[in-house]
Amino acid sequence: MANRRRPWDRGAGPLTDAEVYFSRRRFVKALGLGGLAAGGLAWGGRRLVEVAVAEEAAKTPPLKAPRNPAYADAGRPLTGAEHALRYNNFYEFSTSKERVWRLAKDFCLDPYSLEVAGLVERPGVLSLEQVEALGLEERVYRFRCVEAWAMTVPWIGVPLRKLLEHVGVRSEARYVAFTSFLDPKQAPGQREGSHYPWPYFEALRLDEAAHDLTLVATGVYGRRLPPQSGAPLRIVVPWKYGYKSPKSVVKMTFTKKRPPTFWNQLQPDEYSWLSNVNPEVPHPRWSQKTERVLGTGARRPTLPYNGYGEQVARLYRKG
Ligand SMILES: Nc1nc2c(c(=O)[nH]1)N[C@H]1C(S)=C(S)[C@@H](COP(=O)(O)O)O[C@H]1N2
Ligand SMILES: [Mo]
Repeated sequence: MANRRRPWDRGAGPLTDAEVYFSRRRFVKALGLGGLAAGGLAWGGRRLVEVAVAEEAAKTPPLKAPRNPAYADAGRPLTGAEHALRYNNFYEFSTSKERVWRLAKDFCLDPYSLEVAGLVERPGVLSLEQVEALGLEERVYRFRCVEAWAMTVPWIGVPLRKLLEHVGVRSEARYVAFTSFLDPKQAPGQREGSHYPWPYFEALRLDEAAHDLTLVATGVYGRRLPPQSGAPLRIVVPWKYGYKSPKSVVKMTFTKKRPPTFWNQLQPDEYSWLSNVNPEVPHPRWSQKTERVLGTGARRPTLPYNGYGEQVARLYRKG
């Protein structure tokens, strides 16, 4: 069993073509009877879930974009889609990470538009196509949740900076606030009885928003975002804890005053407003020194700014 080859347990290696992640044949073959007999029921059960996740993910349309060579290699093996897409934080659907993908599988914001409001020259609404026309690219980023798990994911998106230029941010603007969708009919977590202040809201300083690393993602693993990843459009800020990367965003508001943010407002002593990844500052209930690598069970040291310090540390120097 220990030395049995598991084709889906990818170790380090070259980036595989995104299509491979969703190949039904690959998953079904991998789940052959021999595997089940050797591995037992629990193991087989988990593989069945991975097959179901992969089959569900294969329903999202392909989305192609040139890989930006500056972000082609995040220095870590890519997390398999069967892991990244079955373990999600998306409280609109469930607080249980393993249940989100199934509860969200029919979620769809249609028609979708992104509202742009506040201190900009050209307020209004943008379609998904208008956002993507600003220049889609593929980037492999490290991603670190505040709960000390981490993954490495190939996003497809547009640098937020390009959108800021497109709408013409006014000089008085200092912050951008993001608002996620509100639709209790589709999202069980938003229904009566939920004590969370929906819709989800997050924000960045304008210099953080304009940083080249900050991405407006509409795809992942070579396809449009599946529902559990924040379809059809989310923000990705790879040097901050995951909750600073809001999903299913429907509105951006440019402001002079610092906007409140969801987790910081709920529990300020556990979740700071800036929330840059920092192994030296423990969460009150756990250490941030190491992180669990999704899909492997291994742990590794957490890096300051999630390893992006060279690019972003200057944003936080005083004086
Ligand atoms: N709208 C919304 N966005 C959200 C969340 C959420 O619950 N709702 N969870 C955040 C947290 S805590 C994390 S770690 C990431 C998880 O993204 P993933 O499920 O794609 O890995 O999404 C973030 N964005
Ligand atoms: Mo998170």
